[in-house]
Amino acid sequence: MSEVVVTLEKRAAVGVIWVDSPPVNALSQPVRQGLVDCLAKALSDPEVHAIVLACKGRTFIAGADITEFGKPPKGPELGAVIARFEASDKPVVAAIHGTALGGGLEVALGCNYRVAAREAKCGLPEVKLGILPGAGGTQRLPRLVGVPKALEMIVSGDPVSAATAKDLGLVDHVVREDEGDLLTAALAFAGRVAARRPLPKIRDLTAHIEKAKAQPELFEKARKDAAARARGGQAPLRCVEAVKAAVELPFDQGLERERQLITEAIESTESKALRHVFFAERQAAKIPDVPPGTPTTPIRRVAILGAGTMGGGIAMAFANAGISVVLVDREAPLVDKGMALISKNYASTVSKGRLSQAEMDARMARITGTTSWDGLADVDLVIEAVFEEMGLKKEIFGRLDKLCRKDAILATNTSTLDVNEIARSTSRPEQVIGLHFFSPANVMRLLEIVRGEKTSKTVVATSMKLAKDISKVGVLVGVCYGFVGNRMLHAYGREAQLLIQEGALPQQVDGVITGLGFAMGPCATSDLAGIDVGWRIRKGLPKPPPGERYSGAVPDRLAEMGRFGQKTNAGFYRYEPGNRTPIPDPAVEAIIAEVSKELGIARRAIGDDEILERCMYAMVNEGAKILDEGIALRASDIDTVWINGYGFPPYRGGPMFYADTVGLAKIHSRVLEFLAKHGKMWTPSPLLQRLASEGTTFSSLDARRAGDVPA
Ligand code: T1G
Repeated sequence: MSEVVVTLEKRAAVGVIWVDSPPVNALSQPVRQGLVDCLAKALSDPEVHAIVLACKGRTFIAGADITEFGKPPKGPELGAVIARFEASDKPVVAAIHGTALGGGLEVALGCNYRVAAREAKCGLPEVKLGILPGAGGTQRLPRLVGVPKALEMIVSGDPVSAATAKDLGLVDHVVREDEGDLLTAALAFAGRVAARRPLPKIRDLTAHIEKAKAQPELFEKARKDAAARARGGQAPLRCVEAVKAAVELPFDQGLERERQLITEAIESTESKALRHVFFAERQAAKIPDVPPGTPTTPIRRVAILGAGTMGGGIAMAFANAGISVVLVDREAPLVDKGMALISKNYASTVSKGRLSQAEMDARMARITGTTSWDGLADVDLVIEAVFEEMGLKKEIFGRLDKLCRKDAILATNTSTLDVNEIARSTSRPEQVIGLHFFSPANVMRLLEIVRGEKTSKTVVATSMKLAKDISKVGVLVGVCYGFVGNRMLHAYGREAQLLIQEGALPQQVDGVITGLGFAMGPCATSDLAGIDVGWRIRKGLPKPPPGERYSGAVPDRLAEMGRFGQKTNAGFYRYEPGNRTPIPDPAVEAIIAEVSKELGIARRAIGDDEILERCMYAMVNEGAKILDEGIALRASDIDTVWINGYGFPPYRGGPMFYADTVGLAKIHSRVLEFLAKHGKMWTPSPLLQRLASEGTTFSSLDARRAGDVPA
C-alpha cells in the first residue's frame, strides 16, 4: 500500500487538495496518483463548488521527481494529470507558497487561478537540468505572460517573485498582509470565483500567440542569445524550439512537439550531467562522520583580517547574509581603500537595479572597518585573508589564539598553504579550519572548507552550515598543496603551457578549452588574473625534479618583459585599452618560438585532440589521486568544486563525470602513452588504474562508498 501523500479536506463548499510529500512535494508517482484520485473525489462531490490545490511543508510542488528520471515511467503521466485539472468543471485555485517550480508551476498553469503568498517564487528551471518544461509549460506560459517573457523565463530557468508574477498575470492574486495566511486568502478567492463561468483555461488564450505570429524575428534573436549563453549546450535551444511550437502549432500539437523535445533531452548526456551536478551539490553537504544534528556554533559576528580585494569580497558575502562584520587591516588607508571598494561594488549593483539603495545602506551598516583588534575578543569567527606567507599567518594565528574567545573559530583563507601547520601555531588546533573563498568572494559560489587533522566536528558542521547561510556551495576537502581545485588547476595549467612550448599557440589552446564549454581558456584566464601573480609564486618554489619539465618558461618570459596580462594590455594576448577582448599577438608567437629554441624543443604541429586530452586527462588523473588520498570525499565533490569555482561547464558534469563519459579505460591508456612520451608527471593514479581495469566509473565508486550499491 503506497503512502498517502495527497488528501482531500472539505472546507464548507471548497475542497482543499493537500499535497504532503517532504522535502519539496516533488511530483513522484504517489503524488501524481493522489492528485488524480482527490480531484475525482472533489469533482464528484456535489457539496464541493470550488477546489483549492495547496501543499504542506516548506514549499508548493517544486517539480517532477528528478530521482525518477531515467527509470521506467509509471502512470499516471504528469501531462495527463494536468489535463484532468484543466478539464475540471469546477474552478481550481492553486495556492502557492515557497517555490512553484517546473512541473509544480505547470500543474498550477493547468488550474484556473493562482493565488500566491508574498514570498513565493515561480519558475521553470528545467533548462538547468538539461531538459525543458515537459508538462505544458512551454505551451501555456507564453499564452499567459506573452512569448518574450516566457522565452526569458524558460531559457534562463530563473524564477520570478510573487510581485513580478502578478505584474505578468502569471498569478491572479498575491496575499495581502490583512488577508491572513495563504489558505485563508485562497479559500476566500475560491469562494469569490466559485460561480464564475466560463472557467478560464490558459490553453484557450490566443492574444499573445497572435501577437508573436507577427514577430518571427523573436525566435531568431532568442536562438542566437540561447546559443551564446549555452556555449555548446543544447537545452536552451530546445527550449526556444518548444516555445516556437506554441506560436506555430495548435495547442495539442504544440504539446506533442514539447513531448518529443523533452524525450530527446532527458536521454542526453547533457541532462545526465546536469542532474549529476544537481545531486552532487546536495551530496557535498553531507559529511559521513559529521551527521546532521552535530552541534554547531551560532555565527553572528565575524572578523576578517585583510581589507584587500579578497577580504572585502568575503565581508560582502557575510553582510549580504545579514551577519555583522569587522574588517581589519594594519593601516587606516588600507581600511579606507577596502571600505571604498565595497561601497563601489554595492553602488554598481544598485545602479543596475539589482539592489535597492536601502538594502545597500543596510549591508554597509553591517560592515565596520578598523585597524584595531580590540573587537576580535568578542567575535564568533575570524577569517584571516592576508598575504600568502606562512610566517605571517603563523604570527597572526598566535595573536588570535591569545585574543579570541575559546569557542571562537579561527579560519584561514589560504589557497595553498598547510592548514595543519597554521593550526599548530595555536593552542586550539581543533578550532582552526580553512575557509578558501574564490575571487570575487561576494560572487563566486564555491567555498572550499579545509579540514585540518585536529579540526573538531563542531567546527566542520558549523562551517558547512555557514556556507549555506551565506549562499555558498561548501565542499569539504583535506589538507594538501592547493587542496582540490588549485592542485588540479596546476596539472591542467602545466599541460597547457607545455603544449605551448612544444608547438601550440595560446589562441589554439584556449580555443579547444572554450570549445568544451569553458568561458575562458587557461591563457586568457592568466591574463585576467595577472601573469605576475603566478610568476611571483613560481619564483618562491623549487624548480621541478630532473625528468619533469618546467612549464613556467613562457609565462615567466612574458612577465619578465612586463606583459602581466589585461592590467598591462599585454600578456598571452594584447588588449585594446579599456577592452577585455584578447587579440592574438605575433609578438607573443615570437617570444614563444624563442623560449622553445632555448629549451631545445623543435616545435611541431599539435592537434586539438591532443590539447584536449592532455589538459583534461592531467586534471582527471590528479583528481583520481586526490580521491585516492581522501583529500576529497567523493568524485562528485571534485565536480562541484570545478563547476562552482573554476568555470567547468556544468553541462559536462565536471571533470570526473566528464571522465566517466569518455571512459576511464581510454583515459588510462592515453595517460600511459603520455607517461612514455612526457615523463613521470603522467604517472597514473592507482585508483584510475584500478577503475579502468575493473571497467567501472567514478560515479559508481561514489555510489559504492555511499553504500548506495553493494561494494
Ligand atoms: N525531485 C527530487 N528531489 C528533489 C527535488 C526534485 N524536483 N527538488 C529537491 N529535491 C531534494 C534534494 O535533492 C534534497 O534532498 C531536498 O529535496 C532538499 O533540496 C515535467 C520534468 C526546491 C529550490 O528543478 O531547486 O519538473 O539532499 O537541498 O535549498 O517539466 O531543491 O535532502 O536528500 O535543494 O531549500 C524541476 C529543483 C524538475 C527544482 C529547494 N524542478 N529543486 O531548495 O533544498 S524537472 C527543479 C530545487 C520538471 C517538468 C520537469 C531546490 C528547491 P536531500 P535542497 P533548498
